[in-house]
Amino acid sequence: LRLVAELRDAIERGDITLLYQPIFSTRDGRPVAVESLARWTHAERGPISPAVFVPLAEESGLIAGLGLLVLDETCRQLAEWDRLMGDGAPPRANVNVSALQLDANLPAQVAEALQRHGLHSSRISIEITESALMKDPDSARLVLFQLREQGVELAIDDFGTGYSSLAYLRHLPVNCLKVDRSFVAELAHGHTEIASAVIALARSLNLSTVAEGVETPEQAAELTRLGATYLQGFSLSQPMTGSGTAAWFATRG
Ligand code: G
Ligand code: G
Ligand code: MN
Ligand code: NA
Repeated sequence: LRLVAELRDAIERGDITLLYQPIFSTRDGRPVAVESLARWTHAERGPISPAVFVPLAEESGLIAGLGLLVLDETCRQLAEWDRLMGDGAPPRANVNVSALQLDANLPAQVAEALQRHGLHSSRISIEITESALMKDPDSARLVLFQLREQGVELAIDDFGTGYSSLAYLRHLPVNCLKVDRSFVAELAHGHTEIASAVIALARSLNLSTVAEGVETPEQAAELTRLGATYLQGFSLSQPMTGSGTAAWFATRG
């Protein structure tokens, strides 16, 4: 419970920082976006994973504040990159959204963050996990349609690990499926079935794919062969700070 109080303080003080991990086109190898990833460094315990503090925030009523902070800071950073780098700035940022943020307020919150920082809506992509969508499919669907209407792109995160029906998926206005990293890891053991099926499914629905957790050049080559649109993972680039990302794009973008 002390950790909850400390997390509340960290959110209020803006002590949650963001790292950015590039996402690459398989067509020409160029970085097309970054995913924004929340980080919390606790004074005594050191770094605490978002796999720990995001669920903690969800359980303790802090997720709304954390979500707003992540959204606002990502937009602020995009605007700063634009000022510093012009055309060389990261084209887009993907923002992870918790199941509990997926309510009627989200479209307005996204619109306000974009407007506050003078950004076009095409600069943001919202990542929603498959399981978040299935909590309340009807209301999720409504929120997604509003976001799409505003021009915000939508990606389904960790795709293949949840239980969304394909019939339901077909009627969602999403742009992209993120192939869960467990299916990318399997490639090393000769199992291409799931990654291959998800990529083929996405193509038949006219959706792009990001293969996540690409840790070796062999995986990158195989995923490219299978027709993935984009790649993300440690073998291509680690998540970097905002200024690190600017320096990296200045040489690589
Ligand atoms: O970056 P890392 O692999 O440690 O992230 C662990 C988990 O935390 C992943 O599932 C990731 O999607 C999630 N995560 C990271 N940043 C955010 C965030 O800003 N908001 C939400 N809701 N989840 C995040
Ligand atoms: O669930 P989500 O896809 O949002 O999780 C993103 C998390 O995946 C980030 O926290 C990031 O640190 C982590 N990540 C990024 N690249 C790799 C990778 O190549 N391997 C593994 N194991 N994790 C990765
Ligand atoms: Mn994600
Ligand atoms: Na994922």
